Amino acid sequence: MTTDALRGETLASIDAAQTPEALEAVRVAALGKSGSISQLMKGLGGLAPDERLKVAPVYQALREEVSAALEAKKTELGKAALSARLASERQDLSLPSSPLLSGTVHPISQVMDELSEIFADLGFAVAEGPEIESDWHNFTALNIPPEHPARAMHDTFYATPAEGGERMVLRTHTSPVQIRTMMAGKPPFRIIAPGRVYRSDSDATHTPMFHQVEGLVIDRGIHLGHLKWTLETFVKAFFEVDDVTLRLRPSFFPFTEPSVEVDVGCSWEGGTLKVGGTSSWLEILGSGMVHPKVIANCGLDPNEWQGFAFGCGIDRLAMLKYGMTDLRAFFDADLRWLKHFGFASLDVPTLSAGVGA
Ligand code: 2U9
Repeated sequence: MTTDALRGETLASIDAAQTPEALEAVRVAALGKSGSISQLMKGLGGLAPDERLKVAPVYQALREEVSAALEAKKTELGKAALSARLASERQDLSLPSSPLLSGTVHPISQVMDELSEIFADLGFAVAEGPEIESDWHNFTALNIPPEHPARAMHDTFYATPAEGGERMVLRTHTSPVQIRTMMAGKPPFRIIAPGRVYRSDSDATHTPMFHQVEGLVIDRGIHLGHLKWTLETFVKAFFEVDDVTLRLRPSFFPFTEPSVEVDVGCSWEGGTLKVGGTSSWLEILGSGMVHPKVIANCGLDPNEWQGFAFGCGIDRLAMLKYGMTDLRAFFDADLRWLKHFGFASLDVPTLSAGVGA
């Protein structure tokens, strides 16, 4: 067969191939070990030098043209296969789901939505950041000294560093989100940072991963009065009670000065918790005025900018509000528990309907 005829026949076979398998058969027949074009190339060795010089470029060009045509056809068949698969696996998401399979919104997600709704109404934006953090963002920027117990291996999950690389940590609080926000933008700031945090701790009241929300306000002339009003307004909206008394107790955190732990007045009638009154007290969060060193670490002048911050456990908030007693049940994925404590997916919390509606 002439080179031209072989070329025409091979290109026609490539064109006619309808499946990747058929195309592979054409490739083997042309370019495989004993394929027609491979045989031509092998025959070059037995030709006279003049003849070889004449035909070698022709065979070479033929091989390249056939290879390119095979590649193009492979791409075309791949695209067609993907389109066919996408068409056959199409799902109509507007169809109603079976009532038997309907899921519920996890109480933690529900409380996160409630928090966002309450703080959005107070002018706070929701900020997010990475869960694997640098030591600087998680500790140093927050004025947590190298010898602080929180940095110990038995409290913090450290990642094994790449050779010559930095040792990263699973964030132990959402505070690095506020650090990143302050470094990336210009004050004033009013943000909450809800999300997953990790500590090497596991018993009936602690899980190695839990959820926190922290809040941060940075502006001129901010003082403890702003902090107390904000927390009172939040607690009233969250627990849906007007009669709320907060008790601020002096405390210590490296990132706030002064620091306060906050208790809410409550009662335990009939063994169930009721927020309101002052017959009993329940610690619900920690807070304080942002330490001037932390403000300076983020490149701001602490003489011009002040602020307050607070932090609390979302899982604990959910337990207090919705009456769950065992923290571990949150992460068991038990469908009966989720059916009982979960929320309907359209139960989006709004202030007008009551955030716990
Ligand atoms: C920046 C500056 C200050 C966040 C704060 C607390 C106090 C606090 C705990 C409550 C229960 C964590 O989940 S918990 O164990 N948190 O008591 N958190 S002040 O302070 C910040 C954060 C970021 C830049």
